[in-house]
Amino acid sequence: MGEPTVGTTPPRVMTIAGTDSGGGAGVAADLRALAACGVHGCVAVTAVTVQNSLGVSGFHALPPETVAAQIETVATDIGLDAAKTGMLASTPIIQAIVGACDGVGIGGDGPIPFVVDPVAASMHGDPLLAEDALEAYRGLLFPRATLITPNLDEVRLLAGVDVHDREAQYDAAKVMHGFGSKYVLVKGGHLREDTEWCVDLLYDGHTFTELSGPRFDTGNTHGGGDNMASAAASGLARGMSVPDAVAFAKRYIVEAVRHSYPLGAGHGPVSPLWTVRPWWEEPTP
Ligand code: PXL
Repeated sequence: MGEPTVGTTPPRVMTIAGTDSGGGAGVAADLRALAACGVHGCVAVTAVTVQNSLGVSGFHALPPETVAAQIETVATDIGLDAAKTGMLASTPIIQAIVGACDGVGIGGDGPIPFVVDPVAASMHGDPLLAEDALEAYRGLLFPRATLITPNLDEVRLLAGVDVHDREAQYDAAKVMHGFGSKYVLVKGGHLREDTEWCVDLLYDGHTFTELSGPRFDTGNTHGGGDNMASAAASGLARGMSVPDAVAFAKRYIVEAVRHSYPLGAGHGPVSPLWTVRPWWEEPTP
């Protein structure tokens, strides 16, 4: 007989997202962020992208029924305490996700909190979503989301609002909340008027909360949005309220950006594993 093991089951979170061959964004980022935030990460892959630090040169979307089946098979055995979405690629995939989520209680009236990060393009501007799928986000996904986490490019695409200052960020939050999610977090990373701070704005239809963190002078922010949404989903899975989970995610992402690193000739990634202690540098017990 070997020694007994010591593990207990951590909270379980599913990422429904695409892969990034460069390892900085998508599923690779999400799983690291989920691990770093103390939860067990499960995966429903939506698409396989071909990319490096210079951009996305193509992607192959999975059959919608394969995406739905991954969600159903995990939820009915392993169980889920939260789910989040990243790259969803197409309207048929979104429709399949909505069907699966309804069946297993993710979002809407179900018990499992649902974070929707409306990924539309890479930071190079390469499309990760069919144009007609913007309507599926507005009409199908946002109304059943606990929290949506658009950046300002996604706000422009989804709400037709160009945000150049704080006042417009508040207006954008109202428009985005109007699509039916419980909370919206309009991220301020792309707001040029803020040079020292990065201010994200949380809105629940009644109350606005500004979350402010330092701005870092780095082009290495690949995967930042994915990491933040994963951290927020982890907080929800651990039983936090949405405002507490978003504050937890902000604290996490500030450090991930502070520890971002160069990779390849283009944009490097944020570092989801800034929390990991270099145990390999410690003496063997
Ligand atoms: O960071 C957004 C994102 C999400 N998912 C995948 C990506 C990207 C950005 O490039 O490639 C697969």
